[in-house]
Amino acid sequence: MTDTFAAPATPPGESALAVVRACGPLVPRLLREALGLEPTPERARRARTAWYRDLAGGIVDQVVALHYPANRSPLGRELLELSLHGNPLLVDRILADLAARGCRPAEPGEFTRTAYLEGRLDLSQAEAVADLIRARSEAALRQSRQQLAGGLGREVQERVDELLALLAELEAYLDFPEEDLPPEAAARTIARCEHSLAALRAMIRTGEQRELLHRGIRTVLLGPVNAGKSRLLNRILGAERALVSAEAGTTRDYLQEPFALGPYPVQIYDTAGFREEGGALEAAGRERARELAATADFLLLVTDGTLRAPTDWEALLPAPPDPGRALLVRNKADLPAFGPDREDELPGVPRVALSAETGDGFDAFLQTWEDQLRGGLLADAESRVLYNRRHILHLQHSLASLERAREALGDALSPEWIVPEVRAALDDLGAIVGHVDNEDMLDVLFGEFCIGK
Ligand SMILES: Nc1nc2c(ncn2[C@@H]2O[C@H](COP(=O)(O)OP(=O)(O)OP(=O)(O)O)[C@@H](O)[C@H]2O)c(=O)[nH]1
Ligand SMILES: [Mg+2]
Repeated sequence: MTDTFAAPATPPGESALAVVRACGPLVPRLLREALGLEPTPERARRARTAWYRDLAGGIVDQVVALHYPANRSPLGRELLELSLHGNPLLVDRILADLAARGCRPAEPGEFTRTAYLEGRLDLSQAEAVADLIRARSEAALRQSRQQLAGGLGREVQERVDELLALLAELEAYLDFPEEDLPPEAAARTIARCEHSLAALRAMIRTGEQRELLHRGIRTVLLGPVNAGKSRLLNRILGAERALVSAEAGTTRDYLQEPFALGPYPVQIYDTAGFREEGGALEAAGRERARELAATADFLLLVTDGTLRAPTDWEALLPAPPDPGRALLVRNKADLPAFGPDREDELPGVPRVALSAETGDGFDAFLQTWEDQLRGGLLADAESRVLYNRRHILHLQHSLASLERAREALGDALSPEWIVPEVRAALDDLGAIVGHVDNEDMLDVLFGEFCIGK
């Protein structure tokens, strides 16, 4: 990979500036020949204004050029960054000229891949670059920044260090095959193993939270007909999205909309209300609602607080709701018939009273809901490193190997049997941050990037 590749780093279209980058050994020549600039070390990483001239000598644009020599480059190779006027025609002309001078178009993610291959980023940091660009919520941004700063690599390294210490102990025993292990030594090794096992399990548990931050928290509005689910949805979205009517059974097909609850991305679903009677179409809608409820991350259980009879939640829900993943919303608090809270209804589930119609209690409801997510479902998202699916797979393999090692230790098997398991556990940890020589896997990983990143 000694050729030079180039790509625009900014999206197509008219803009104040457009950035074009080129990376590879041709960069010093480009500086001299296209820009009339010397690639001297003193002027490295300093902005210089220059006229870009094409091969025929014609002026293309006045640009700001930044030269990163290989030893001071974020990519570990010669890099040229040009800021030009944000006209797509200019971008095209410069790219065409760069091609004429021997640069090829960059592959998706090739700049970041280069930084990884040159050891400037570990694999988890390279992934964080893609996450950072794609993040659709404050919380997802924060998580990607932390990963880019190397938080994930550091936590994985802690586990690696622990397992290396474990390995060292086991290998020390290998040298004394005749003697029985002193019990306190065996106990210490087991304690070490247990500690790492617990830490790995906690890391694996963060996977769900990461999914929630990046795909959105699937939240389903559920309840009897006419409770005001659709009215509440419209208030949450700040738009008249769903039909609202006094007729029972208004919503049949479910609706899905994204919105941001503070820093959290939510996908909210409005569903068909429940009642005993109703036609086949309504019944089909209710079936969908039940399916959604079964796979939801969070339930907003809406009731009409003016009704005397308690809601038969058992008939509506596939299972009793997890109090950490449900909020009971007692609606229609503006009406005189609005009754007191029934404590026997969904005991343990947090509850709020509001009027979806007037908005009374609505802000407090949003706050309660957000706090509930922060304190429960997403409790780790602020403080911990979160692992993506690829990481979780390796963590699970690593955990399985270490569990076998733990079992073998418990059975007082010879270290000879245990050492390979610990090594396997280490290999999987290594694959999270790098040490991946599988080209196909790298192609998949970086193929998801945009061109120019
Ligand atoms: N007074 C009052 N009326 C409300 C409130 N929320 C909803 N309503 C009314 O209750 C009726 C039903 O509201 P919807 O939002 O359609 O109820 P739903 O739960 O979506 O009903 P289905 O789609 O039939 O299951 C409408 O006439 C609303 O205007 C509220 O807080 N106060
Ligand atoms: Mg409705």
